[in-house]
Amino acid sequence: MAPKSQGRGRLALNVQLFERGAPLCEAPSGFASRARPAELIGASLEDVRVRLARLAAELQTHLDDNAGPLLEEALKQLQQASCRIAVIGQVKAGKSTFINALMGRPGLLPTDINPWTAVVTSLHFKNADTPPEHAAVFHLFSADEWSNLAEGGGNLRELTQRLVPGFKPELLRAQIEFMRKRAERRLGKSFHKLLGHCHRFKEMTPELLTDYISAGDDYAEAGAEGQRQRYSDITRSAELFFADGPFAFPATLIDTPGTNDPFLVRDEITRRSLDNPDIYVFVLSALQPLSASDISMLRLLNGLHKERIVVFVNRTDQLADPLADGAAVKEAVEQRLRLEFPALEIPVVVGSAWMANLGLQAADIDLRTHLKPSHWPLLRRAGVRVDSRSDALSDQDRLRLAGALHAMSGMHEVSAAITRLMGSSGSAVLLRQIAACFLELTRSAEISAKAELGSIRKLLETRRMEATALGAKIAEERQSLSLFEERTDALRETFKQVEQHLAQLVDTGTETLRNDLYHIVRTFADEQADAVLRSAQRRNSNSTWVCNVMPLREQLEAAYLGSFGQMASDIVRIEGFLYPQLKVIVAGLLPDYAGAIIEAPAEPLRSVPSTAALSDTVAMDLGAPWWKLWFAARPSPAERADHLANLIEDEFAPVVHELVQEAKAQLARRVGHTMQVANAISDGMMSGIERRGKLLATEYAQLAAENDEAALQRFEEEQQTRAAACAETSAACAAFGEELRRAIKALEFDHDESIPS
Ligand SMILES: Nc1nc2c(ncn2[C@@H]2O[C@H](COP(=O)(O)OP(=O)(O)OP(=O)(O)O)[C@@H](O)[C@H]2O)c(=O)[nH]1
Ligand SMILES: [Mg+2]
Repeated sequence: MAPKSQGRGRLALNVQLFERGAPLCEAPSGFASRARPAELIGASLEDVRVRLARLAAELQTHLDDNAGPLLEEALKQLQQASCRIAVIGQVKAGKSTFINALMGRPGLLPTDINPWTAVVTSLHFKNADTPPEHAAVFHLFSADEWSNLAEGGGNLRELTQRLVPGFKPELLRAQIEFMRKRAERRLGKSFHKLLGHCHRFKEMTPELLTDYISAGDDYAEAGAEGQRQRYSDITRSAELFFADGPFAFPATLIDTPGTNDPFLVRDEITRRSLDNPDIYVFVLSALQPLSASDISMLRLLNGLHKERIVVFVNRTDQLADPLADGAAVKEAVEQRLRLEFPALEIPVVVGSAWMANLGLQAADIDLRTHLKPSHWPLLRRAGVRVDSRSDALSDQDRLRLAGALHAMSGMHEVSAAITRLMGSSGSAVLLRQIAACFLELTRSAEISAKAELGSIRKLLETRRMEATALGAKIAEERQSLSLFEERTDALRETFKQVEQHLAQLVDTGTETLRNDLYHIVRTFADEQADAVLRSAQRRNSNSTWVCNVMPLREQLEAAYLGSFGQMASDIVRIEGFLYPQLKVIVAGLLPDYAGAIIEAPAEPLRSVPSTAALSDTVAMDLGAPWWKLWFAARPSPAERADHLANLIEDEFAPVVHELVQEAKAQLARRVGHTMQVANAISDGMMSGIERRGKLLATEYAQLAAENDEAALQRFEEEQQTRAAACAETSAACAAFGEELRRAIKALEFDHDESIPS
């Protein structure tokens, strides 16, 4: 709500303004003048509206697509935002004159003792981006609207009947019927055709406006020569469009027919226009301030919960002492309003729309001829040093006089009061809602931009750590592969040594076996030689002596099997130690190696080698006749002993050789089997190494690709670009948030909602 009236002497304030020189945009020049106070009405609200519209466009670039429809809707609402200001008051209070003064167009709306305003006239300012095609549009009553006007109904009619003394629905109905008949008579045949129509004009002239919105006594009856046709009886509403005006914020000024008219229809039409507006300028005449009908009108507004009201006490120029009497009237009006409407704070401005209009015409007329003697003391007090009798005024004096008149007119104060009331109007609430909605959008956009920024940073950090880890892994793999190769070489060397060891074991074993067996043969041969000598001494030379080699065979067999068993158990012992070792080594090197072949041979090395050689027939096995012949051939015992020993050795040499070969072959088979296992392991190891090597090579290539510096650089750059966009959005949203908070602060008015922090 507007603050309670500050200062009791509004007129005194006007004088003060005058002393500073009221600012005017340009010199006024008659009807077409665009002159008006430099401070446009609703400038602060318009500033916010423009800022919000600009923000909506800027926000669109920072928010995701989901916010698009919301922003578009907000933009549409911002474009459509408009404030409706109704000018109401008793007949002849000076409403139309006030509007002309406010617009800086004296003489546009018809104002006179006669005619008077009969039609609700809406004057639109800045309500569209492009100027409308038509300057003036007049809606004529339809038959239904006529009867609807008479019947009324609803809250308004109920309030009217309760609050407006002298309101009689029957009388209203009769007057409407009278009006309809009068219009029929005046318009003749065209009357019925006109009903429900709309008349549009590209140009607006005072005459045209008079034809459609003024009622008066100078009506022409149908067909009267040289007279213009009047439509005001059947005009329901008038819409006038202006490219510019006194408003910064889009607004509609509504001129209404005066109330307390003996003709009830005008009152009713005005009352019907009360529901829509945001602000009411209640124009009173200083000569008759706050009459009973004014109070009932204000009660009606109060009943309709219309609280944004500014009272303009007009016509103070007609008071005997405009300054003192004006102040007294103002005080009286304020007091009465406080009494009647203690809950409302209604600003009261005193002034003169006439003076404002006069000042606007300074360029065309000599203002002095229109001023009364009572005005001069006031003007002089305001610092105007103009001779009221001199022939011509200088341009500067004309301007100073015009400025003083404007300052005294109270128009500046009314404009300021309207601006203040606009600050709590529906438009301001709408702007505040839009600003709060934008603030919410910017907040969530800022939060999500920050979150994204955080995740980008984390991603980059992880990527960098991964790169470092990859590098370490590659180095580790390389080391592990070389270690592996090293160990495999060592293993192969071990295998070779084992093989040599086993071969040596067989070689030396069989060599020993051979010597042992020869030794047995030689010993046996020597013994037999001794036996031959001894028998020669004991018997006669003719007795038959036979050399039995069976004991030799038995000795050889026993020695042979014993030695073989010893060698076999040596080999088994080595195997028993070797296989588990192999297993451990292979498992350590190749965890995935199927170790089935690294098992000790299932069959123990205990199969006895063949002793078939011992069964070979030797010379000694021949019968007694052979021995007889042999003895006969060697008469000397020494010769016999010597030859026998040689014979035995010769005959058993191949046997020994065969036995040794047999043992050697068998041992070699076993060692061969073990070495086969070792070779299989070695081969397995080699293919394992190859496999692992290949695997490592691919892994390495992969890691190297992943660890590609250029790719990492590209990734970093992409993420940095993303991060920069997020940071920009976040900063922009923070700045938008600040701006929106300022905008919301600029919309400060008595509103329960607190400004979002
Ligand atoms: N001296 C003086 N005359 C004024 C002032 N304001 C209006 N008038 C005159 O009063 C008469 C009626 O003015 P309007 O502006 O038509 O009054 P209104 O309130 O629109 O009248 P209706 O439309 O009939 O209700 C005109 O002759 C105006 O020139 C004022 O401040 N001082
Ligand atoms: Mg009027």
